[in-house]
Formats: sequence, C-alpha cells, structure tokens
Amino acid sequence: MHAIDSLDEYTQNDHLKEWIKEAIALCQPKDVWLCDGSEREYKELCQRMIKNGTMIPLNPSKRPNSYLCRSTADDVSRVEDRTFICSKTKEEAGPTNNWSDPDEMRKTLLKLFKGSMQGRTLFVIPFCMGPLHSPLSHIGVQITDSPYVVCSMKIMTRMGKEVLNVLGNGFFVPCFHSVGMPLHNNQKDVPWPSNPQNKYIVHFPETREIWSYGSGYGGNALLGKKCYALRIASCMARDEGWLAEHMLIMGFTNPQGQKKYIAAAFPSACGKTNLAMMTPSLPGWKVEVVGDDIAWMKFGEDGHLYAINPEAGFFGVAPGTSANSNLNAMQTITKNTIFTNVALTDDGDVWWEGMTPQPPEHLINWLRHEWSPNSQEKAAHPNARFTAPIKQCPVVDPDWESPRGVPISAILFGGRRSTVAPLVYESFNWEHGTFVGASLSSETTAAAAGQVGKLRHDPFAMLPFCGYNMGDYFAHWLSFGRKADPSKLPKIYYVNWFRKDAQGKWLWPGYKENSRVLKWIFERVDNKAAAEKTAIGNLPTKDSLDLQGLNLEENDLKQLLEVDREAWQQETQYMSSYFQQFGPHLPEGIKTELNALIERLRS
Ligand code: O2Y
Ligand code: MN
Repeated sequence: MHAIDSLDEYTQNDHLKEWIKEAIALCQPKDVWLCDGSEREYKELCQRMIKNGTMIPLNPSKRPNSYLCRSTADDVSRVEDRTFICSKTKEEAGPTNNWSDPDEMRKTLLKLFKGSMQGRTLFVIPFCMGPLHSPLSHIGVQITDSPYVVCSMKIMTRMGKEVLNVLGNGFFVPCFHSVGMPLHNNQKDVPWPSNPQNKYIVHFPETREIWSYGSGYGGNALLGKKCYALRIASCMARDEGWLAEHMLIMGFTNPQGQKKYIAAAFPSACGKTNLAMMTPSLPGWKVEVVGDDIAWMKFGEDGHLYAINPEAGFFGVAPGTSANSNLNAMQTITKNTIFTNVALTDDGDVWWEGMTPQPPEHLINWLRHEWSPNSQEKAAHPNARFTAPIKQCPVVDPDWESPRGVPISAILFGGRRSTVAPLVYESFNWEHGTFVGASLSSETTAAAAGQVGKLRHDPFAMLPFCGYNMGDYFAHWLSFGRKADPSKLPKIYYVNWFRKDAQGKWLWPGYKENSRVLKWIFERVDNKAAAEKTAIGNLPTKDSLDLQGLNLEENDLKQLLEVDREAWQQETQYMSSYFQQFGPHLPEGIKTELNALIERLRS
C-alpha cells in the first residue's frame, strides 16, 4: 500500500496523477490506497473484508486461501438495461446498445460520484489486460471504493506496481467505479454495499473511459473484463485494425502431437469454460486452455491470426460445475479462490447445485438462510461465480502467456438452440463465416438480469459487449478478412451442443464428447475429413464424425445433422427482420450472404 502523499513516487504518469487527484476531490474518500499488487496487500484487504462481514474465510484444510462472499439479492449479475454506450451520436452506438448523450451522462455521473466514497477508502488499481510485455496488451487503471474489486482484479488481471513501470507516461483507460454507498457520520458498513436504485455502467468510446456506479458485482464492477476488454477494446480494435472478441482460446492436440489453436464465441453461460478446459473422451486427444471468455486477435508478421487472452483469471459460473462436467475447473478452484453467491457447508467449504450427485443435509445458502434439500430456495444463485487464477488450471496451455499470442486455425460460433441449428457446420469462406457469426441467436441464461430461456439474437455473442454500432462491427469483420491472405485465415464453424428432440430430450451428450466435433474440425482444417455441401454450409458426412463408443441412436444422429429446409427458410426471415434494424449500417457483404442463403434454400 502507498498513501496519497507518495503519489509522485508511485507513478510518473501525469494524466494518472491528475485523474487520481480529481477523483479524490470529487468522491471525498476517508483515505486513499495506491495498490502495489503484492500478496501482502491482498491478505490485508481480505482481513479487512472478513472484519466487515464481506468475506468468510473457508476451511483452510479444505480450500486454502479461499473465501466466500455473498452479495445482496439485487446485485447478482450484469445489468444490461443499465449499461450505456455514450458515443457522440445514438447512431454510432447503434440500435442494439443503450445510448445516452455523453454530456448529459457526464452531468448525471458527476452528481452521483460527488461524495460517493465518504467514509470509504479509494483504491487505485493499475492493471494490464494481456501479458505485461506483449505488443497486443493494453493498460487500464481502476479507481474503486470496493476492496472486493481490488482482490478480484488481482486474480483476473496482471495488477500492481510492474504495470506502472510498463505504463510510464503512456496511455491507459481510466475505469472509475463506486459502489455508490457513502458512509456518513460513522455509519456502520454493510457486508455488500451497493446502490440498487442507481446503477450505471457507462462507456465513453471516443475518450476511452469507463464509469460504473451502484453495483459491486462481476462484469458491472471488475471493469477490466467486459467494460474494457470488450466494449472499449472493440472500439480500439475497429480503429487500430484488430479484433476484440467474446471468445475462449484453446489448444487442441491430436494423438500424433500436432496442435491447433481454436477460438470460440458462445453467448454468456453457454459452456465456454467447460469447453476451454475439457478432457476429451477421444483417446490420445488433449485440450489446453489459453482463455475461457475473451480473445484479442491481430495478424502477425507471418500473415496468420494470433490471439492473446487479456485476462489472468477465470470468473466462471459455479452451478453445474462438477468433477463430472469439468474436473479441471474443480481442480483449479481448490485454493486461492474467491467464491461469490455459492452456499457454505457446515465444515466451512462451498457447495452449489450440481457440484455433487447428493446435496449436503445442511447448508447456509447464498441468501444467508438455513438450507436443506427440502428448501424452496436455491443453495447457490444460478449466476454464482468462482474467481481463480488461470495458472492453477491443470491443463493451462504452456503458451498461455506468450507475448506474441497463439496462432488461430479455426473460429467457432455457437449458441444454445434446442431446434433448427445442427450439431456443426463449416462456413464456405470468411465472408460466409462472418454472416454465420452475425446471425447467431441463442436461448438466454442467468448471466444477465432478465428472462431465462428466451431466444434472442446475439451476433458474434457480442450483443451485450460491442462498444459501437453492430452493423459497423460486421463491416469491420468483413474488411478485416479482406486484408488477409485467404489461405492463412482461420476457417469458421458453427456448433450447437444443445439440440433437443420433439420430446425435449438432449440429442447430443455434450461436455467431453464435444471433442468428437472438434476432431472433425481439426481434420477439416487439414483437408482430411469429409463433408457434404448443403444450403447452410458444409456438414459432416455420417462417417466423418468419430462416434466410436458413443452409442448414439441412428435417428438422433440424423436429427443432429439435418438441415430442415422449411425451418431454415423461417430462420432466414427471422434473420432478415433482425438485420433490418441496422439500416444503412448493414454492410453489403451481409446482405449478399443472406440472399445467397435464401437462394440456396430455394434450389
Ligand atoms: O458479471 C456477471 O455477473 C457475470 S457475466 C460473465 C462472467 C464471466 C464470463 N462471461 C460473462 C458473460 O456474461 O458473458
Ligand atoms: Mn462471457
């Protein structure tokens, strides 16, 4: 920790010094903590939070250096309806974002932030998104009044003094955060301070600024993640000629030791974490994880596309995670982990729905209530999370921190579709692949506030995360591909693990069996596996998918690989009416691809 009187020693960055002083004058905190990112600092903040009731230390013989935090019932997920893109004009934000006039929004925020940290500590967190010395990385500084955010940022990013050395007097994205609950006249604090009436997650793309007020949870508060690495970074990527994507990155190695890297975009809580660290059912095949949520990609000097994971931790969904569904995740979170909104067991450990086949007899649930298997309430909130360092994952890729990134051979788009979409298909080329990404839709999950299970368009799985007009984003993808040597571009695929039959039964077992689909993709990239050309793309022939030992019924496979012409014709209508909202921002390339699909479905 450094106090404010050591500011000149702390950083040489003139803009940073000025901004810190302005923030102090505005928020009026009781003191200031300039974070150094040390273990000592982390421990001290955890002790503070234990004292305040924010953190419960877990039983160290079960889960060393791990903690449970429980939010309030109204601060449990990202709040998309309170997330704003304040570009100069509404048109620049586009029809899929909440827009607000930047000057008006600035006035609103200045009023809210005024005195907002009274009675609290103002923390300054320098952080780097990506490996410290990578040319693909970018720096941010978060100011916050939440020690929970400081500790989470320590796990999720490269954070602390070294970042300031790399930053020098250079550019950083200011990320301004307050939980929005000042403490007046020695008012007693609460374990999870927030301001449910006044939540604002605000992005100023032109000035590359983030302001977040009123929430202490996840993507609303850990501003390096969705706010910076996706919303602001997508604008930086558009302007600088790279890609900032909602994608996992994984290495996939065949029994002969040949390895390819795959990036995959799926909407929130659709199994990216499970796929990124999966144990393949296919003998001899291996998955290694680079990242489970975000990819920054740029062409290397050799003309291939390289990706880094800007994050250093996992912020994974706990419910449903088990030794069965994701053993590597379970092993990652055995120590040094912060759990949020899971249940507490009588022996000081954590539990959530799906963790074990049998629930414990007694728990304290995420709402701090006594819980038994007969309770009406959930043990863990459906969006309960673990925050753990990537380096603890047993299958972390040896190149996960490579400054040049890893070369990407295939890009996958996927969604949660119980009907229509087949198990897998390959796009014909980059333009068609861009169209496949643009027309993605998926059934909603608990990762964001709102109705669960409703089909919504989620282009590129970026609907909640694109910092500018989504039509222009499609254009960026198209022009990005045009600049490349087509023979070096990754191939683009669509996958759907969530197909059901008419009775609602899952048609595909998913999880480790998804390696069978990845194997087909791997071999397609090498022009080895067979495919059949259909109206929507190239599908596996019946024999080109390795289904050995799966006991998949013939009829189930037929449904998984079927292209129902009528259903797809309806799908194109659904796409067409969705695309209309982009008006003149919808690029010709997308219209051409849609018309070509309609035509192929006719003939
Ligand atoms: O902020 C939250 O409540 C979780 S959202 C999240 C967390 C990790 C990875 N992805 C997401 C997402 O919403 O896509
Ligand atoms: Mn995500």
